[in-house]
Amino acid sequence: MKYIQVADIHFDMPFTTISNRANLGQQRRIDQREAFKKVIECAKENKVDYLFLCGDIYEDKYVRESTVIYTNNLYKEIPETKVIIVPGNHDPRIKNCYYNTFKFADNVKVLTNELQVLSDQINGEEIDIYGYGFNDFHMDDNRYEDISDIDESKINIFISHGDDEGDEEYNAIDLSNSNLKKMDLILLGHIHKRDEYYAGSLCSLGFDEPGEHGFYIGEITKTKKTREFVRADSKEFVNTELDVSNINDEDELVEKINSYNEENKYYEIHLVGNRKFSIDVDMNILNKNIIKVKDNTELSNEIELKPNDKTLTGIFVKKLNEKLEAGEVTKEEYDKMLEGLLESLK
Ligand SMILES: [Mn+2]
Repeated sequence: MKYIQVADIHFDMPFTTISNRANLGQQRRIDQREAFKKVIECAKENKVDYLFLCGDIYEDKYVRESTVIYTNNLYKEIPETKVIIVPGNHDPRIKNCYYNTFKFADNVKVLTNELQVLSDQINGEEIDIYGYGFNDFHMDDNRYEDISDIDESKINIFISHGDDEGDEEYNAIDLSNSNLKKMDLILLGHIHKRDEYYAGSLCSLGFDEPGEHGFYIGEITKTKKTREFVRADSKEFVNTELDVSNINDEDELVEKINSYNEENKYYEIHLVGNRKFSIDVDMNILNKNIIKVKDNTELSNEIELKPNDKTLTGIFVKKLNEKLEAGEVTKEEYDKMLEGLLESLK
């Protein structure tokens, strides 16, 4: 049996962090659609039997009907593939949601919060698929405990959306549970980083989800399983550090920041080290791939070494050091004054 596992697309989420920058929120929503198109193309090319959508496919609060129609038109392109949707905590099967009001293509089945068993036979092998999803934004049902009479001669698959680290509000999945131990395959959504059970988010939702994102395509028989990661997100979020210690002014800093310009990458740049100038970078002169610049630098101590100088600067620094020690100025005020001095000396 061939399958694809996709999870956590969060269609139509606002992408607030990056939406303020050159309308990138809209770009990311288009990226989500393109990534999903790759899923459908892959299902088509490989004639997969099942497309498992393991929850948080649509972002309940923001998803537009037009997006539901867009995805449904894609489901129609793979009529031979059974599309099984697990509602997650961001797209629970609540009253009046699209899962209840929209007429999906005939090959689409949306699970409820009741444990369901879908039995099938593919290439002469019997398959039982056990699954359930969310019917509310929080859920602690742990329905896998209700599974009974598992026929271990069949291929047994468990699909759901939940937390394998024990968060009871999000359908805690205890992988050491005896029912789950009998499963040949467990496919989950909820955790956005991919591992043995989770496909991770199809498209990265931001800088806390760095690296490549996509989905799994796999094949399972009773004796063998294989699977492969397929990258679907054309963009990548990168966190990187830039040490400013050897940079002498802001123009040079801007030049360095703008050298992070690889196509299809978004950057969050953490400035570190000792600064020799005050940093106040105008985002307008940075290239659009630079989404955030975080200043974690400390003021260069070069100037602090001069309090023994008999120069005016030395006297100023000495006085300032005394004020800091006496608690008359805060470290922040101290840094500001030193910085002011530094600027005026240029
Ligand atoms: Mn999610």
